Amino acid sequence: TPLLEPQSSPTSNAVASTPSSAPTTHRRLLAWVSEVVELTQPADVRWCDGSDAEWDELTAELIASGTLVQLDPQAKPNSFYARTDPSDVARVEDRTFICSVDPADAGPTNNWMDPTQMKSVMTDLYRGSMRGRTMYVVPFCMGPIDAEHPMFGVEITDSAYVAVSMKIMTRMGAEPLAAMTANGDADFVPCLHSVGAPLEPGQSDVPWPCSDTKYITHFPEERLIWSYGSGYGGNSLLGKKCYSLRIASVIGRDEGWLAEHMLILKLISPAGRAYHIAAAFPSACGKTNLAMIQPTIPGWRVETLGDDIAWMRFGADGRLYATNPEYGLFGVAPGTGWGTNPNAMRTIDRGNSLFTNVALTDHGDVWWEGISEVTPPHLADWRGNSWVPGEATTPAAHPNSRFCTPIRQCPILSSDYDNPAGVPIDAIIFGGRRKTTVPLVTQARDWQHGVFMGATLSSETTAAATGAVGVVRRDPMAMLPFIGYHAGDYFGHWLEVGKQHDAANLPAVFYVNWFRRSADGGFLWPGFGENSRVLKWVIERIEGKAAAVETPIGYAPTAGSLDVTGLDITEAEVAAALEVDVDEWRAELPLIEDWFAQIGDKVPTELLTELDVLRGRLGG
Ligand code: SAT
Ligand code: MN
Repeated sequence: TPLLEPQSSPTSNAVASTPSSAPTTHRRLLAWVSEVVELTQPADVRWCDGSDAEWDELTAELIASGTLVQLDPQAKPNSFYARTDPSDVARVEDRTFICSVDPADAGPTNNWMDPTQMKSVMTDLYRGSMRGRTMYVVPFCMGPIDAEHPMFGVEITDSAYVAVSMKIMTRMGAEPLAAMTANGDADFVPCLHSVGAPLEPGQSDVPWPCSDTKYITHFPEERLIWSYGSGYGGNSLLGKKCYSLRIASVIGRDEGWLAEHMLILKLISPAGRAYHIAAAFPSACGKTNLAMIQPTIPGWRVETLGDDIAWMRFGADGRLYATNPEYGLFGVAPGTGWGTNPNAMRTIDRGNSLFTNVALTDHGDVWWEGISEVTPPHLADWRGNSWVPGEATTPAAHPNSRFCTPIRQCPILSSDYDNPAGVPIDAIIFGGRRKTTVPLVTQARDWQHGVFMGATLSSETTAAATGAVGVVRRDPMAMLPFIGYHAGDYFGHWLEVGKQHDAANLPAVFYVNWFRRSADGGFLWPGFGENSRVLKWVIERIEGKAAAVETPIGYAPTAGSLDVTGLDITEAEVAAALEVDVDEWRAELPLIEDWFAQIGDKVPTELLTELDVLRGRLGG
């Protein structure tokens, strides 16, 4: 194979190595790397150590190949900009597969193919797919390396963009690699990724190599991930959705814990009491904004622990503890600005970040819709075209453009961020994006009702995945694209962990909607920092201080128990935001019935009972 030839890559002084000179003795890892080298035939192999020197080299190579542009260091130190191929801008849910041995284990919400058949299809695709490229071996750990059971992974990729992104998003490089052999060879999740664009001798590269053929594939029994054809974050940074949600949800099912699409925040009351909240919202519905919220109400303070993924395990005291497996933020850029999320702005202004598919100013800084009140007179848009405000007919930044930045740069990061034991969760919030029906906030009567709320969560689709935007769909626990097994079994797992623990120790469950509109189309609630008022109500419910009325869908704030002091809003507007409209909810019933019918026999009877109770309370 080409690998056995002396290395002569002129563009890289990388330590090109055959597996035999690899910086590890881990036998399963070495065997797997050899196997992938033989199959994909890269020109070069590089074991990533995660060092700053490596970052400098790889970003320099990515500049030379036209993938990255360095931003003005005055504005964004050590930061870079990438434009993807216009076809490779979001997660591809229709190309995402759960290849369980038994199709019944993937369930009706996932695409499935027989694992043997999928392996044969993808092995053909991988054959020679790294020709002419460097293969990066990227060891990483999701969550703290000093956890009792550190969650290792190794991504093999032919994309340097992926390798540098993994340095931001995970604990990556020499340290996790060393830890993987510290107590005998540790288990790890093998994550194989190829952009699927081999280079023949003499063929020049394109700035964003990818393939029209895409597969994002999970083999849950083997804890194995194969991704092909896309360089976009959610499809290619395999520690994130693929490992920490799809594979981890299966591990959690087997081991009695939860891997969820949730932010984690710490809320400190004026009395100095600290609470922790985990909140699930679908992609591009404001998790990053809520995670870094700057409360508008006096005396309340928030610290951030995570903006996308929570792993939650029960402690010896019976409480549910959450950790964030990630090391960085991969946030939606448009709508992020000094007015809406100043802490995210401070985080990216510290530099060391990658920006993808945003717009570029003439001064070498990034720009996107919502970043500032003023639009520069001229930009290069995400496609690289000249863009002039007033003349342009499309947004300058792609609606799913992203910033990728180290979470340690967040000025309000909680000191518990690195704590392998996690933080005790007091409340779980489910939220979606609905113009109608779902009120600003309600509280579940108990855990089972909370699971029903989560299981029937609905939201309008966003640009985070390819496909139509604005279509209402059920998105259970905001996990529809990320549950690695049968959705009915997943609901059963949520119910089961509740049954196994003392109800008094379980988090209280809430359902929110920041996106409800009035008849004239405007938002009924100002959102952003003002959402702290809803968080205050949540905490005061837990403390037994806030009043509530029981409605057919749960407990709702009484007029007066939601603190709107100093907010420019009428009583009628608050009432409209909070209203439980029985007619709208009656119209929702058949949608929930359809949804459960889609899930089929595996819908737990407890949830069918909850549906009956709801129907009864609505008088329908
Ligand atoms: O694109 S990602 O999957 O990484 C982010 C998201 O869609 O939630
Ligand atoms: Mn997400």
